[in-house]
Amino acid sequence: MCDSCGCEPNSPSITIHSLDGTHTHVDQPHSPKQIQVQRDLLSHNNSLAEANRTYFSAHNIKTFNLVSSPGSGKTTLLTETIKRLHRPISVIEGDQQTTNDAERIKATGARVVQVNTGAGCHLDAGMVQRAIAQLQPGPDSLCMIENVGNLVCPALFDLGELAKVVIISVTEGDDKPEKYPSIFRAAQICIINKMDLLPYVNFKGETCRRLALQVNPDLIFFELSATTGQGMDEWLTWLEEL
Ligand SMILES: Nc1nc2c(ncn2[C@@H]2O[C@H](COP(=O)(O)OP(=O)(O)OP(=O)(O)O)[C@@H](O)[C@H]2O)c(=O)[nH]1
Ligand SMILES: [Mg+2]
Repeated sequence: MCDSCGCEPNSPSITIHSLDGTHTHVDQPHSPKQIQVQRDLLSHNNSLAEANRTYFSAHNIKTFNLVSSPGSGKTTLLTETIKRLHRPISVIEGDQQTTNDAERIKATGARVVQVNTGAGCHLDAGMVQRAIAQLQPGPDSLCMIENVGNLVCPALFDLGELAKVVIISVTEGDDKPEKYPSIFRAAQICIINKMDLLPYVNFKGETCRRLALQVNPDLIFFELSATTGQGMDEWLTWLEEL
């Protein structure tokens, strides 16, 4: 419920705030047919995600869906994790265009497939299902899915993963959990990356954690720098012990 007037936030409306303390809710021009199509799309996605989950579980493949803004360090975290972790990892790379990230993963020796979504702003469960068929992740392995850099849409799409890992870097500002709560609500793990840059930016880890915990009290945090290796051991130990 909206704090101020009790409106239903899931209704197809947006809120426009004047900075004098007043706000207005405006109906979005969504027809009932559009809303039904969106519901059908998500429900189709959810059944494919369930099939992916069954596959992962049958082969004891622990799968994580890495979500973040563009450039927060997903691929760097993956390459550094692959180099240091004593467990086989395969990767599904999602980007609108290019195979740049898949090339970076391939250079580590890990198995990888790249999914280019074109105009799409997120991976969906069907894309992951086709990627798995090609990747053939081994039994008892880890499978990392790097989603398209976007802090909004990937929150909506279950891919059949064990958990979503939301990554935020200190250069993005500590208010992101408050501004983009859906992705922090959907995630189980939150990695605060680029800690080596903390002395140069106005980012308070405590504020970021507090805001994230308000949205999702069960979040598990790791603070690290994928480039310097600071804090990586805790993350690696956690993965080793899964
Ligand atoms: N200083 C610093 N730079 C980092 C760190 N992690 C990543 N970077 C840099 O941040 C930039 C983006 O890193 P990527 O790993 O490509 O980020 P990404 O999230 O995969 O980006 P997209 O796939 O485009 O969304 C690169 O220049 C990295 O070297 C870190 O811990 N510290
Ligand atoms: Mg990347």
